[in-house]
Amino acid sequence: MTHKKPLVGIVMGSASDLEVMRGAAEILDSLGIANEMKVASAHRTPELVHEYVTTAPQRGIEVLIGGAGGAAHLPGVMASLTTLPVIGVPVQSKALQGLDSLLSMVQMPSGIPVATVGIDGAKNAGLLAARILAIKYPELEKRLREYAEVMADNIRAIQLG
Ligand code: RP5
Repeated sequence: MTHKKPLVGIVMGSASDLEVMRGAAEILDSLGIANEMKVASAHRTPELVHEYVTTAPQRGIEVLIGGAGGAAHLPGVMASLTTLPVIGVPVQSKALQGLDSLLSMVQMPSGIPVATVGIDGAKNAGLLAARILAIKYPELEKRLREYAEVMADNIRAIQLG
């Protein structure tokens, strides 16, 4: 990719989400997709979420990822502020092991979509962002195909017994 400016914005509700959410940045980095990370909470700093999301298109961001745990409204609020695609990552919580995060995120009201991945599924969120971008950037389609081929080869190489 010739893009040096971030195409993907990864937002998380707390610094405590970073360990999970860096999985999205790592897979995007490995595919050569520039990305940026930001901590902004839907509940504790709603004005930061508003500012980040509404200024994202003018900064060149094309896909957004939002990760949060517990009452995980962050990606839903992000999706309410933009027409960019928003991917949600339910982060595992202490009290309910992420089931609360998943259900808060996946049951969006009709008209405001969030593409929710599995609990702690930050890597898949990054891959989904890459697939969305591959519609516009053909070189990405090639890299994603190669990625899938390596994965398949690794499965085929497994010898049991
Ligand atoms: C959510 O509450 C965050 O996304 C995080 O997953 C969870 C706990 O946050 P901290 O209390 O660790 O800041 O808003």
